Amino acid sequence: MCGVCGCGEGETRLEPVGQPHRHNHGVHSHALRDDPAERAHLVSVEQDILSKNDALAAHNREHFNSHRVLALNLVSSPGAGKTTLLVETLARLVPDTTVAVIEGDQETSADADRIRATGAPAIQVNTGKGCHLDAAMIDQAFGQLHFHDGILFIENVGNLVCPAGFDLGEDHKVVIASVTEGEDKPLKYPNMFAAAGLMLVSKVDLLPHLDVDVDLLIANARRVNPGIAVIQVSAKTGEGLERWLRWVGGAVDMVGATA
Ligand SMILES: Nc1nc2c(ncn2[C@@H]2O[C@H](COP(=O)(O)OP(=O)(O)O)[C@@H](O)[C@H]2O)c(=O)[nH]1
Ligand SMILES: [Mg+2]
Repeated sequence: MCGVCGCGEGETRLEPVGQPHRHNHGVHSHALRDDPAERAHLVSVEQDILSKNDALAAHNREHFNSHRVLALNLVSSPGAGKTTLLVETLARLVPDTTVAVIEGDQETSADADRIRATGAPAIQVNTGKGCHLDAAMIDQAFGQLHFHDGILFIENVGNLVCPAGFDLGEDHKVVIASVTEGEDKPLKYPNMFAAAGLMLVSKVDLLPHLDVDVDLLIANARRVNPGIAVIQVSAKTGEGLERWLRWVGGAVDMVGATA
């Protein structure tokens, strides 16, 4: 949990499509958190929140297993290409494969609208002030989906920090690192890359226009997570999408989902 931005303190809501809310984001009291007693209190609140989340994540995991669902938690910084990749992925899966999507953003239902246009069912979760999805939100959204025997894609809030600490009960975290973000993100945000089973290096169609060293990006990811699988993709040209779909198919077989 992020103890600086105060995520988790705001309310969460499942946003009915077409009715985005607006919030006044209050000024955070950073000065208070320089006080040792206040900091100790925050640490204990964080531990409490994380252990409650872990318990609910275990419940979600049992739920997914008993419903024969593969759950993939897509995480990245904002704009890395999660929704575009999902749209292209669903275009290749629907209607032959049973899929559903939970979309997480602080505001708007724009991404869920993009997903529904593919024919896949989607629920938008707006986290308000929160900068990550948590297991309780997924429990609630999954209950509304009435979903079984398929693949559940969860698009987390764009943030390379907090979503790493919040288990949702997913089978795998898939981190998406776009080539425009540079080579150093795995070293600067190691928890996220350590937690992921797969890194999708996205927007590789842009490589001819950039100075980025993709081999170094991959080496950096393997420095923090030697076992991480890596696939280079472009949602624009379709490069790598077959390999990504094969990886998803392998994950379906591993959990015995019947998508
Ligand atoms: N060139 C290129 N642009 C992409 C690709 N994937 C996404 N984008 C663009 O990147 C921007 C952010 O994409 P989006 O899917 O909304 O990112 P998200 O915030 O991670 O969901 C949009 O302008 C997309 O058109 C890609 O493979 N190649
Ligand atoms: Mg998105």
